[in-house]
Amino acid sequence: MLTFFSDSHHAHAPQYEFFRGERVPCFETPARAEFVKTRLTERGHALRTPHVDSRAVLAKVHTSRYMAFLEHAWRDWAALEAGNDQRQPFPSVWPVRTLRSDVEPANFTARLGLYSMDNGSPLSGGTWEAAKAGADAAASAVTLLGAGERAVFCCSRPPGHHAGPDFMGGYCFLNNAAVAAQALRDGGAARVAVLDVDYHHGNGTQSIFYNRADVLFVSLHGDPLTEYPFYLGHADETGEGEGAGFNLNLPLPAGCTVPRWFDALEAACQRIGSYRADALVVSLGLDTFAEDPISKFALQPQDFIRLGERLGKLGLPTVFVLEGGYAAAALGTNAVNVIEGFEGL
Ligand code: Q9C
Ligand code: ZN
Repeated sequence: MLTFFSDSHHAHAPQYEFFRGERVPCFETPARAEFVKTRLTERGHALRTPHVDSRAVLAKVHTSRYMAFLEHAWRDWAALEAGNDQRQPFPSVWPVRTLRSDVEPANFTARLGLYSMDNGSPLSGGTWEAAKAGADAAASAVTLLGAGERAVFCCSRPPGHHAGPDFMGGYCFLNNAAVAAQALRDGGAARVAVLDVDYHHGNGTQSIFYNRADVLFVSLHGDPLTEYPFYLGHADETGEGEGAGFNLNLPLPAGCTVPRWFDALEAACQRIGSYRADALVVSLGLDTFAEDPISKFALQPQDFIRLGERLGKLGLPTVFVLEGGYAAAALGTNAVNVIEGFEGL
């Protein structure tokens, strides 16, 4: 399968995050993409560098004020005080209910809170460059499908599916899956399905397409009653307005069995079939792996082959974008297993 990788992904390298109230090394590291890249190369999958500028598509899935903030956030932070280029900014205040999010404060930390859903998405000097390369990969993959490729895999980081129209969150900054889906629509696909198999609900992608019928969003994930992102991903979220009936959430209990996970996958695939999608975007989170350090499903490496096989049976032009997955050394094998299951190798 043709794949995209950019050296810019290394430029996003925050040092720490908060976990159980303590500072810990980041789970979402440059090594993740490196492990996947290595395994892709070993297995003979061609690596390309993103060649399409996604800026026009990004403007359709994110607000211009969020993108302006994100593009210049590190420069603004570094300009505030000497030494800030060696410090990570974190939000500490958010415009929750009754507070205003229409007026952008001048204060940097207040703006960071306005554009963040959590304090779990640390920025670094190269965050914009790395995230933009991922969005460019998604747009590039769609161009290749237009030229006749059956499927393309984007080995990108940081991930994207928690990033909403105007916020970052859950290690995500730009929503690569949404960029792929919107680019497919712009390229003439009448109906696009996004299937999100990351352990965590893809709240950003759901929100971007929630009132649209031309993009179906389907997600299987840990039940948000107990799992991140907590405030979205319930079964009763089915879409709104023109999008009513075009959002399907299949929450599963943390710790559920592999057969139960595959039953949900089957329901997801049936819905994509009945929608008569013209193209598919897969938000490929690999944090459903049994050994993932922050997630509670139980998939084994061979289960990722079975996942790929089922997706291949949908018979659709497909863009895969890498999302989560934090058992870094196993990511390469698990990603390649999906790809090769899909291809029937
Ligand atoms: N701060 C994805 O898999 N928090 N994001 C974990 C440590 C959020 C995961 C706790 C997990 C987000 C793309
Ligand atoms: Zn995840």
